[in-house]
Amino acid sequence: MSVQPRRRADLSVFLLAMSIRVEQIDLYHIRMSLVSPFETSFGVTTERESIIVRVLAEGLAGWGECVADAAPGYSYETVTTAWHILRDYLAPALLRAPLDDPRDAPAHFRFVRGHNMAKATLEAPLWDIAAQQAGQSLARYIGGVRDRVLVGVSIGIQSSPDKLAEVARGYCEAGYRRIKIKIKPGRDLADVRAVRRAIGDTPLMVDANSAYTLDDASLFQQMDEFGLLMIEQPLGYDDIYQHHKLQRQLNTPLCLDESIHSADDARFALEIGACRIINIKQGRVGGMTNAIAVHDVCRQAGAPVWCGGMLETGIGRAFNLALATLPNFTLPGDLSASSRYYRLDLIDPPFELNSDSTLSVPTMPGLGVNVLQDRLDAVTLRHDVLRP
Ligand code: OSB
Ligand code: MG
Repeated sequence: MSVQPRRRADLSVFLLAMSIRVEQIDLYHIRMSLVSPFETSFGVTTERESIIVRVLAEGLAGWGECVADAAPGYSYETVTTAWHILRDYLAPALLRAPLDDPRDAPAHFRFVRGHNMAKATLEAPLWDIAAQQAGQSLARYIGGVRDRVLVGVSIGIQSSPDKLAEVARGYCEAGYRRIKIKIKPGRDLADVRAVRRAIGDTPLMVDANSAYTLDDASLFQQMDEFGLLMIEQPLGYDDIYQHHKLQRQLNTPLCLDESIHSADDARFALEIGACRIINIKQGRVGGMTNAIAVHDVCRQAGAPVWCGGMLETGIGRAFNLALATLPNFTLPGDLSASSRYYRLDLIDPPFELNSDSTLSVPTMPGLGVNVLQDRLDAVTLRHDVLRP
């Protein structure tokens, strides 16, 4: 007789955890000043624009952040295209039909081709809510295996190699034990040489953001002598094939970023030897579900991964941190302390660097960070509220 009520209680917990009926979606177009300009081969960013999304469902709030930039330099997606796709297609689809599980989001959003960053933005709060429903941190909810994540810093192009070396040394002194520098034609070998001299044997890597062609193979061969951890995305943003031609001429591992949009891309790239490492950004691959799938493909292929960054606020950073707790994230991620990006983050407390060059993974249920609504409002340029 005592069995029945218990069973009913268990079932209700089960049902609660298995459905997300969305009541409201808030879109915030925000703009925040970076603490210092960030220059890459595709441009200079001094102010970061993005979209923060809040989803209300089942009495809970879930958050997400779009990684698209104001300009289509890294990807064809921009804040404006993502806003359009979110407001006019993805949000209405989510408000129309409840989802059983955030893992169903890619199928639910398949009617929109491409626009991975917009899709990831709206999948994120569903993960936040699902993990809260399960009473677990997002990291634990997705099967993460660590409570601290090894991190490095990504340094933009500076006015000179000497200036870059000084900045890199500063970050080493601040406790970062992996340095990544951005390169572009004309600002490559001398920059690497200067930084290598300045930071000794601290792990060092370069990111070209697709600024070179196969004709530059000899330049990358010359980089072999600096013992780089990897060379990130040297060739076309839409190329995989030619990277394999470059990889076979180098000792240094290549890592793909821009070219990988799905688990299939990752499988193909690793199978043909286009790279030995993959940078996973949940925004670029269309959300957490796909990011986990890319992780699993790489793990099976024996290729390590690391978590990329897109100058996110603490909201996007918290998602990245949770993702990077999965077992095959064995290389330091582009996940620096809040203060490396913004004077005031949107979350409290901000992320701080531990003395072992790690960030601690939030342990509270869901995303596990407190979003500061007044700070969000202060940086908001436009706010739309969407309901069924
Ligand atoms: O290529 O990894 C990249 C920032 C914006 C766009 C592309 C990239 C980056 C970074 C910064 O390297 C990483 C970070 O958020 O710290
Ligand atoms: Mg990159």
